[in-house]
Amino acid sequence: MEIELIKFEVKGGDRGSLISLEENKNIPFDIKRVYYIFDTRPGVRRGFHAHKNLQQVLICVSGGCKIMLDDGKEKKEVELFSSANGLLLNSCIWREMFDFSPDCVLMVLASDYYNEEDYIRNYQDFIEYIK
Ligand code: T46
Repeated sequence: MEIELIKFEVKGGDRGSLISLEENKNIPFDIKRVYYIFDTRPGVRRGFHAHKNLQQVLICVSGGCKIMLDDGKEKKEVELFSSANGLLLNSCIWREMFDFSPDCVLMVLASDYYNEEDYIRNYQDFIEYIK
């Protein structure tokens, strides 16, 4: 499984830094939704699902967390601790997020509106689905 980390160009200068995100430019899809995850309790693991069609880019705009990715054949762990990197998550990848720093704000850009029917929340169902 390829880990697709997008490295964003950091603009700005003496006054500080700035990153600009643009659909179909440095974000490789139409952005239909943006949400962010914060105040995750210490020790909590989130995610435990895959998406049938959704594409997402995950960016820790503050703090950091780790993400376990599983395509049904292999598992990989990614550390997201820089707001200059975005993790591209294509469909049919089981994900679990963990080790959130107390200040972590994980922003997610998504290719579609929220739709619970796009979620596979049971691991055995995920394995069956990708066969
Ligand atoms: C993902 C990872 C990285 C909504 O009402 N609208 C939304 O846009 C989202 C994303 C969630 N919700 C509701 C559904 C649940 O009642 O918010 C509640 C928490 O969602 P969930 O348990 O799915 O959160 P996470 O942190 O496990 O997963 C989220 C995304 O749902 C998921 O698409 O890839 O972040």
